[in-house]
This record gives sequence, C-alpha cells and structure tokens, in this order.
Amino acid sequence: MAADRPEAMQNEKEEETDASPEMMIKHPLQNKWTLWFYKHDKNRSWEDSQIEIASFDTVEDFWALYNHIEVASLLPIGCDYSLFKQGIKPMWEDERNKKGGRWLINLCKQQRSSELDNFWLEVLLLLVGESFEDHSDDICGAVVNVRPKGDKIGVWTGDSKKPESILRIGTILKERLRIPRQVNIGFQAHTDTMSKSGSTAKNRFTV
Ligand code: MGP
Repeated sequence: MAADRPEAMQNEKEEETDASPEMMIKHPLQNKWTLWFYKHDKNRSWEDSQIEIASFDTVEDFWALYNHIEVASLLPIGCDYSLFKQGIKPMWEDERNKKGGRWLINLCKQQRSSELDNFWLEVLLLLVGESFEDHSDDICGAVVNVRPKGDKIGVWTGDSKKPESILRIGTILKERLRIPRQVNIGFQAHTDTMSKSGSTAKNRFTV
C-alpha cells in the first residue's frame, strides 16, 4: 500500500509522475551540426589539419559542447573553429561550398578581448537557431580565424549568385552583432578568395 511506503520512496514516485516528456526529451535542432578545429601543423596539409571535434543536433548538446571547449579568444594564434552543417567540410572545395562565399567580419586587435567571443557565440546561435528567415537553407556554416593581424569571422553561404538571400543574411548578421550602420561588411565569393593576389578578395556585396 502506498501509505505504508517510506516517505522518501513516495517522493520518488511523485517525481516520476511529474517528469513530463518536455523535461526528459532534449530539444531538437533543425539541422545536425559539426564543430571543426584547425591548428597549423607543418607535417600536414591544410585539409588534413582540420579536425572534427563533435556533432550535435539538440539545444542541450550544443550547450554541453560550447561549455566544454575553450572560447575563441583563448585559442592559440593561428587556430580556427568552424561550425558547419553535418556533411559539409569547412573548405572551399566541398561540393556545397564551392559556388558560394562568405560574409566576412574583420576585427581589429583590440576586439579580441572585447567582442570576439560574443560575436562568435551570436553567430553560432544564429546558425543553430536557423535565424535567417527563409534563407537558412543557404547557410553552410561559419568560421572564426584567430590571427595576429586581426581575427576574422566568416559566415559561409552556398551560392554566391543569390543576391536576395545573401543580402538578407548579411543584414540579419550585421543587426544581430550590433555592427554600427556606418561600418560595412563585405561578401566575397570563394573563387575570388582562392585566387586573390593581394590581401583581400573583392566584395561582391556589402551591407
Ligand atoms: P585563412 O586561414 O582563411 O586566412 O587562409 P589567413 O590565415 O588569415 O590568411 P589570408 O591569406 O586570408 O591572409 C590561409 C590559407 O589557408 C590560405 O591561403 C590557403 O592556403 C589555406 N586555406 C584556407 N581555406 C579556407 C582553405 C580552403 O577552404 N581550402 C584549402 N585547400 N585551403 C584553404
């Protein structure tokens, strides 16, 4: 009889009944995402230095991974994190990247301590939260480069010939990062970045 059971066990029973599916089931994301890490290694090619860290497809597993790893600003100089939809490698050559490009945010040196980690987290949330309205399917991933000359964040899209989608993605990105109106960010096609002769590829779009 329930009334005869020790109090501790009765409480246990009540908790069991209270645990709704909402409490037990992780919150699914629309896509599965893979986090990659790049560290220069003179004995390996650039491609082979890209290491897959982990994949996740729930809100809870995103935070578990995010809280487990170092923030970007504390990575050794020269390293990258990349977050891409599962199945897309964080490289120009991937079938789903090769016709695409990136919105590029160049940070000045001082912004490593003041902005880099917030910007990168906002970008991660934009991606996993599918926050680009009808254009989230055009997103491939994002990269943060920690560099001595100034860090960079790139949001990669799959088709550099979709102006409407690219411009909307750029506008949402700029708004979400609270980049001032008077500061422009540019979108470059990967084909231009690959073959650039100077230090920057030309912008196909700016917002
Ligand atoms: P980077 O890491 O994107 O920028 O590219 P970084 O270090 O700031 O250099 P900068 O040239 O933009 O000033 C550095 C180098 O990594 C490139 O010149 C390529 O040799 C290599 N690399 C970068 N990416 C994104 C790719 C890629 O997608 N594919 C291949 N094969 N090499 C790449």
